[in-house]
Amino acid sequence: MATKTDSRPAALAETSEDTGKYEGLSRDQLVEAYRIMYTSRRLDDREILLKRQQKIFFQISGAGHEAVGIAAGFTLKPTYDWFYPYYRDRALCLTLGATPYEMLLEAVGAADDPNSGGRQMPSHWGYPKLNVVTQSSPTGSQIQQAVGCAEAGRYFNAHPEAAAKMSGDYRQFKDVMFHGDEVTYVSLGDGTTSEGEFWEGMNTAANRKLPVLFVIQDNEYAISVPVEVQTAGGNISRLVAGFPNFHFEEVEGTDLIATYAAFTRAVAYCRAGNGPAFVHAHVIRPYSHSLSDDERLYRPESERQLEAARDPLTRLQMFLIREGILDEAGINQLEKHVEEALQDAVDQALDAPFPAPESVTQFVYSPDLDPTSQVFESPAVPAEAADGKPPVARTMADLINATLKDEMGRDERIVVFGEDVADCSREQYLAEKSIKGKGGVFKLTAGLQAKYGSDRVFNSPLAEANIVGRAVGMATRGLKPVVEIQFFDYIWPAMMQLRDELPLIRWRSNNGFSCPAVVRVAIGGYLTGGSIYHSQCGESIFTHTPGMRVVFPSNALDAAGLLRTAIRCDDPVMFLEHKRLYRETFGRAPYAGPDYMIPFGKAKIVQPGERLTVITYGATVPRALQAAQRLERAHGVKVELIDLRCLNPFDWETIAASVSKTNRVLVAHEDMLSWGYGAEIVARIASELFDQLDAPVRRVAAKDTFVAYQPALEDVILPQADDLFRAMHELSEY
Ligand SMILES: Cc1ncc(C[n+]2csc(CCOP(=O)(O)OP(=O)(O)O)c2C)c(N)n1
Ligand SMILES: [Mg+2]
Repeated sequence: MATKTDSRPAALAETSEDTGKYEGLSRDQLVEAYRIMYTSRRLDDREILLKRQQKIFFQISGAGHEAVGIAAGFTLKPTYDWFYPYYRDRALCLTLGATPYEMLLEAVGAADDPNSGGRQMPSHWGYPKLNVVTQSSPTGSQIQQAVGCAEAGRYFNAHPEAAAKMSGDYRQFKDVMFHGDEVTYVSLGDGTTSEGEFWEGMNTAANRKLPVLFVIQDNEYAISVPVEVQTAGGNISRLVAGFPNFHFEEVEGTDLIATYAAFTRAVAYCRAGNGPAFVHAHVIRPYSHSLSDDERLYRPESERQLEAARDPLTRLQMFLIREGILDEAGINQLEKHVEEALQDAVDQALDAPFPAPESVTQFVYSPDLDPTSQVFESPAVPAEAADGKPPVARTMADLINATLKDEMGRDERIVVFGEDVADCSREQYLAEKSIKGKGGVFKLTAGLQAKYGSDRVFNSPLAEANIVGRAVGMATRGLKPVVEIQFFDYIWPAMMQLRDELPLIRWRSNNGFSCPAVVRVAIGGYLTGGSIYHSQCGESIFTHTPGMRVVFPSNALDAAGLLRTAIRCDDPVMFLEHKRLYRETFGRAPYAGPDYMIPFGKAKIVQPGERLTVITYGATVPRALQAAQRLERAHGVKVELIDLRCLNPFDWETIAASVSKTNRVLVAHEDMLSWGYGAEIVARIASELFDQLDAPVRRVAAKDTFVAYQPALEDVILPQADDLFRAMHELSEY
């Protein structure tokens, strides 16, 4: 429990600790609980007033939930345990040591707001100094991050040397803290238990016996939707009772002492390493969902009055008086002190400076390590073949696998997981050598589990949000998850994590937290029979997401060099691997050694030329090269072919230099034409290089439809070398 500095009135019987009677809480703690509870409620009231005065811009209260937060805060340890709270957890954060002033800084959107520097709404907690991890608005996205956070703690405990500070890569900027018995708290409302991510998180926590404390704050409503509509049978405890390895508590969460007792048991269970715990606390919501909601529209007065009778603040006040811990004068004195302190905090917060307008793009990416810089420029050192012959050219699949293998040897913080990525989950088969092992549906991770063990390379459940959500939590704690999404076509269950969490955590926490994980994704078509759901591209959706680096290599050497940069850098990276290129003859290369790196944002000129610039990446690179070679043979026209390799950031300098030289440009990609990645490149060329152009900027891309199964249709839908040849020829003659 955090000690507070201000306004503590003396308890009536300050020294008489009656631990047996109050489930282990002392009389002092009970007074302290009332002080925090009253502070929390009155802080909500002050914010509501400020919102009405248009001095703040949003308000969501923790009213009615306070006893849960205080009980949790009393039983857990700030700066030691980890916290993934949600917006009703004001009292928890106060108990852990956050101050009303800090909370008000978030409400006014001040530069010094420790949660987000004015970037997030009020009550979106994130206190780096307390291990309260930056929270967001999507209901439920915190759950699997908490699971990943707990996994990271366990991992570091088993691999303490992995936590060592290292220089030369992201580890220089990612300090690790672990104790071995820390607990990860995660809370959510009753409505949020309807999210799939809740069930995915419960499943993994149970299966891996992780020290995660799930706290359901059940106020019976999700905005206006009552619990019986959300939850089959109306009670979440009944539904989850079958999860193994859990300790379960269901408690009246407006009763501080009962709730404290429930948390004491639950935390002890988690801390002892027995597995996760589940505290289902029944609470009330006296202030509507938020200030934008009026619950009288859907709750009659009778129901609201029944609820009011359970108000935790009144309950605790009555209790203190009844037990002779504080009398009315003591209560009044305490409340007066709280009010005075709050007034000071409000006055100060209203005077706090706003963030500077020019700071808006700060912390989209790591301020410490720039992946486009020289640090990531490291030359190829191909190994000599043993017999003196030139080293063997290997496929992109081989070199990705070799890079992963070497990087895992170099950096013990790397963990690899995803669907089917392990060699064999039933380890005994590996041990007895009765099987060869799988290592990914495309075999990109083959042999990694056998070499590095099952706690570093393992299969996930078939749940993409589970993969990315856990990776976010692990990376926040300092691990380097390199996870795999089996097919780009199935990335969408992870979309909340990929859009609203992974790339956003650094920016929204004003650099308080970061999670530089790598997400490897098998992408693309030209598969002959791949059909709709094994052929999609869609990279522009992710290049349109600030905070996400997006890489798309076309050949083995680039894949190795860029994957190493992805792993060692300090930003989240989506690493797109074209399935058709995995084993292509085009672009094979010898392994370039354990330190070969290519900085992000540097294109490759595949062939120089004068007449026309062709800008592309991925599987259209070999097709464009084929077309360019034919154009030269047939018409003597030399095309400058640029492989972007990295889509965010991309190499504008190389594009601009080339277009200024050739004055003609074609942008080509495998993904659909409309709103595709090429549109941005073309728009920028039109805007900045207009004077250089002798011909309209053209694009070649897929038809605006999905890829069909019948190969004759696939051929028409995806851009082919013939299409590229025609466009190049036309443009060169323009
Ligand atoms: C994924 C997502 N969908 C919808 C919303 C809008 N929304 C915000 S809070 C909320 C209700 C949450 O209810 P519950 O989980 O019971 O928590 P409570 O607010 O009652 O404490 C909704 C629908 C959201 N923030 N995120
Ligand atoms: Mg609710």
